[in-house]
Amino acid sequence: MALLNILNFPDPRLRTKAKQVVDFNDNIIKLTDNMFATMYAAPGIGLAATQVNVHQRIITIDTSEEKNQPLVVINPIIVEKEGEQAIDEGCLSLPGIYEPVKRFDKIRLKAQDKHGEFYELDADGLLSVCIQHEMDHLEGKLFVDYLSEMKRNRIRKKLAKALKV
Ligand code: GNR
Ligand code: NI
Repeated sequence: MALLNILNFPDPRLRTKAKQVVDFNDNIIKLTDNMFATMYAAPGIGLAATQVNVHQRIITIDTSEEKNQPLVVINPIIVEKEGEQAIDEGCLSLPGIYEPVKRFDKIRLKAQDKHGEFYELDADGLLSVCIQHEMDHLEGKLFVDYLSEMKRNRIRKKLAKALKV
């Protein structure tokens, strides 16, 4: 296993739209293993392949306390959604930045696992938010895109300054 390099905002590669996975081969297994290692080490509760510069629709998630419930989400589609919630979100591509974002409260997800098997999953709370946050990454979208231009500029400056020290 290997730790992968995580791209940081405002890297333009974070804006790439990821492609559907069609061939479920050993490279997908290896990539998800490395994504979990990278995510747990960070530490983070989710990681999109986009963040490690792989532009395929692959997400790893583990929102459990014990970090023992790894979830692979490939080619995800939200098939049902209801309500609204907003919690402070963070992102491994924007270290140290936390802002509330409005999301669907409950979702039903249709996705494939690392072997290509289809499954459905009902999610609410943090898991629901995390899935929506990661699916945005696959579209080249970041949670700061929901904030005002002024706030985003302030964040850009803060991150640039943090890089200099
Ligand atoms: O580790 C993470 N925590 C988090 C907290 C609230 C909402 C979303 C997240 S996802 C984030 C990891 C990450 O950047 N995933 O893309
Ligand atoms: Ni993120």
